[in-house]
Formats: sequence, C-alpha cells, structure tokens
Amino acid sequence: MKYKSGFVTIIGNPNVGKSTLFNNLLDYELSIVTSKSQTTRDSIKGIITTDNYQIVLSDTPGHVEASYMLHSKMNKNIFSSLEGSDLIIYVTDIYEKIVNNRLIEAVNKLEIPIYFLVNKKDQLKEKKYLPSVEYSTFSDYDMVSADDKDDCKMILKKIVSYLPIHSPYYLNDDLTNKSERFIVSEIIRKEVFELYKKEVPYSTHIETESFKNEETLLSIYCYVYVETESQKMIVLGKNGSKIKIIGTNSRKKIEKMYDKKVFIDLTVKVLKWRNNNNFIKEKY
Ligand SMILES: Nc1nc2c(ncn2[C@@H]2O[C@H](COP(=O)(O)OP(=O)(O)OP(=O)(O)O)[C@@H](O)[C@H]2O)c(=O)[nH]1
Ligand SMILES: [Mg+2]
Repeated sequence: MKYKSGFVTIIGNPNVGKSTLFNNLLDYELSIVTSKSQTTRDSIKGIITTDNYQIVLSDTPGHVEASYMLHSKMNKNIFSSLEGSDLIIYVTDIYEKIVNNRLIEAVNKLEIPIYFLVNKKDQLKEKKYLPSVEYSTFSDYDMVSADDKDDCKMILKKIVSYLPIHSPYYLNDDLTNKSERFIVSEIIRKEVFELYKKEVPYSTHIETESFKNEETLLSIYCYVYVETESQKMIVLGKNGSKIKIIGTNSRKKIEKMYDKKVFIDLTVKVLKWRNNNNFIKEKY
C-alpha cells in the first residue's frame, strides 16, 4: 500500500465543536476547549502519523464578523489556512440554523472537497434536525458527536480516503507546528476563559515572555494583557486571589504535562491590544 499524506482543515462558526473534534482526532488535548464562543484565536496544526498515512490537521478560529483588528486577523488566518488543503471539514452543530456561506463559497472557489459534519448529535431530542443546506454540494456529510470515539474513528477513516498518495510532510515525532511557549500560554488562557465572566476572557491575551526548561524545574514568566485598569482589578482579584487561582490551576496542568515541578509568574499589563495594529501583527 502506498503512503498517503495531506492537509485537512477544520472550519466553521464559533462554538460548534471544532477544537473538540480536532483534539479527539489527535487523541490528546492540543487545542483549548471551553463552553465560551470564540475560544480559539489562532490556527494550530496537529499531526497524526501512522505506518500508512499522515494527516496534517488544522484547527481554526470560529469565523466572526470583525469588530476588532484581532477578529480581522483571525478571519484572515482562517481563509489563508484553506489554501493548500486536500480536504476541508466544515463543522456545524444541531443548533445552528444557518451555515456560514462565505466560508463555504471560499472553499468551493478553491475546489477543495468539503466533508460536512453536524456535531453534538448526543444532544438531539426525538426530532431529527439537519440544517437546511444543499447537501449535494458536499463531498460527504455525517451527523456526529465530536466526543464519541466511534464517530471519530469513522471520521478518520473518511479523511484518509481523501488523502493523496504522498510521502509524509513532517517527521514521525512532530506533533504540532506551535511552540511550547504558545501551548503553555493557551493552557493559561483556558483558565482565564473558565474563571472570569463577560468581557474579561475576550480582553485577555497571554504572552509567554520566558520559558526555561531545566532538569528539575520548568520556569515560566508570562504577561497577562488586559484592555483596561478595571479589568486588571478583576483579573487580580482581592489581594491577588484570582490571579493566584489562574497560576495554581495552570501550574498543575503544566506539571502533569511535563512531569516535573513548574514555577509560573504572571504579570498583568494594561494595553488596548485588540485594536493595536503592531501588537496584532506581531502576535497573531
Ligand atoms: N454535547 C456535546 N457538546 C460538545 C460536542 N462537541 C463539542 N461540544 C461542546 O461545545 C463547546 C464548544 O466546543 P469547542 O470545541 O471549543 O468549539 P469550537 O468550535 O472550537 O469553538 P471556537 O474555538 O470558539 O470557534 C464546548 O463546551 C464543548 O464541550 C459534542 O459532540 N457534544
Ligand atoms: Mg476552537
């Protein structure tokens, strides 16, 4: 059997379960998942390598109408990750009434096959509901649960059928295109998304300033950017109680990941970063 290898990109609106599917296809948590919309901000590649095939899988941010420079850059990143894909997985869920036609049209223009997935079937009540779209325009479609192992097995099998015969693009032990600094800052951002309400998670950017991985200790220094002084007060909490929770929870997760002692220092900074051209250009 000839080796198959190719690029597969997951796209869709926010909160439909793209990152959940991405992680479950990879079989480890690489992309952060929260119950909040617009969790993913940056495209991320995860690489699945077996004896017979290699899938270079990309998770992308949910496509939103841009109200900040950050969103425009996120959208730009989604469209640029379509190019060169061998297959696009378009994810919607059982709740979405309309699909994102701008995204679908962009894929059709590039003549890339679309595998259309309606996610969260486990939450279906008696009545079966499928979004009203022209199913004949898709190469394939299924109703699935991104959390379900059997569904993911089936999806993987279908993905492989779309891969061209090609040698692997990445080495055997390459797992992602992202740096350890990025992964660590994402783990911290997930904690921020889970601890704070309203606008704080959306106004926060985490930047790993220093990452020193020594034999017995991993030391991480991060900036936590927020947009206003009042958000800084919320993030810190009374006597720094809230930021301490973020630090402790993140530290425990990173210690588990690296199987060693971790030190984390978080410094909160105020900057109107979401509309700051230079900042967005440099970080996203
Ligand atoms: N019940 C159920 N919930 C799911 C399923 N897949 C994802 N979810 C939940 O849906 C929410 C959003 O999941 P994500 O994977 O972060 O969604 P996303 O499309 O990556 O979201 P953005 O990054 O904001 O674009 C989380 O609370 C998930 O646990 C599923 O198959 N069934
Ligand atoms: Mg996501």
